[in-house]
Amino acid sequence: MKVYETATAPNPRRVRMFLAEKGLIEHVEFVQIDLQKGENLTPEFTARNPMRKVPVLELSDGTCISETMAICRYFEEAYPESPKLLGETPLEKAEIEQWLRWIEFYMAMPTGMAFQHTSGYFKDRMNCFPEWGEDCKYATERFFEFLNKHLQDRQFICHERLSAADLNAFAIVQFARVVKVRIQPTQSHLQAWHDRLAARASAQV
Ligand SMILES: N[C@@H](CCC(=O)N[C@@H](CS)C(=O)NCC(=O)O)C(=O)O
Repeated sequence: MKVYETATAPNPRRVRMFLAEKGLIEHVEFVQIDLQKGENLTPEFTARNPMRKVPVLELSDGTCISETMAICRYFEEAYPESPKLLGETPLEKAEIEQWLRWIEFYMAMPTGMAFQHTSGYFKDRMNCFPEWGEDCKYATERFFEFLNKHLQDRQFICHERLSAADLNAFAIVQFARVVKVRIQPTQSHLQAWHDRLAARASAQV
C-alpha cells in the first residue's frame, strides 16, 4: 500500500498520526508529492485523485481512495484488531463523527483558507483575498476558545479516550501556527490537552 502525501501538509499528517496510533504505519509506503511545484496537478496524479489533493491511498491492486477521513475509515474497518479510533458503539461513532465535522468545517477549513489567502503559497493557481484570509483566522481563534471550554473537565475530546477527533484537532492546532494562530495563555485546558497529545509517539510522525 502507498500513501501519496506531503510531509508538511496537515491532512496527510492526520493520516500518519491515525496509522501510528493503530500501529499500522509500517504497512504503508509514503510517496512525497511537492504541492508547491504542482506535482498534484499532473495527469498521473489526477488519475489517482481527480480533486488533485493529498493524501491519496493506493491499494496493492491499484485502487485509489482520497479524502483523509475515508482513508482513515478504510484502516479502521480493514484492521479491526487495531485500536478503535472512530468509536465502538453507535453513540460513540456518532459523537466522534459530529466532532470530526465540527473540527473540519469550523477549524480546519478556516485555517486552510487563512493559509491559502494570506501566504500566497498557491498564488500561481488561485486568486488570493487576504482580507478573507484574516477573517478566517478569527474563526479558528473562536474554535480554539470553544475547544478550551470543552476540555476544561476532559482529558480527550470524546468519551475520555483518544479518538480521531483528538488527532485531527491536534494536527490543525499545530498547523494554525503558520497563520499565527496560537493557543493563548488563558487557554490552559487546550494547552494541557495539546501537551498530552504532543507527548505521544504519534505526534512525531
Ligand atoms: N478534503 C480533503 C482535503 C485535502 C487537501 O486540501 N489537501 C491539501 C494539503 S493539506 C492539498 O492537497 N492541497 C493542494 C492544492 O490545493 O492544490 C481531505 O480531507 O483529504
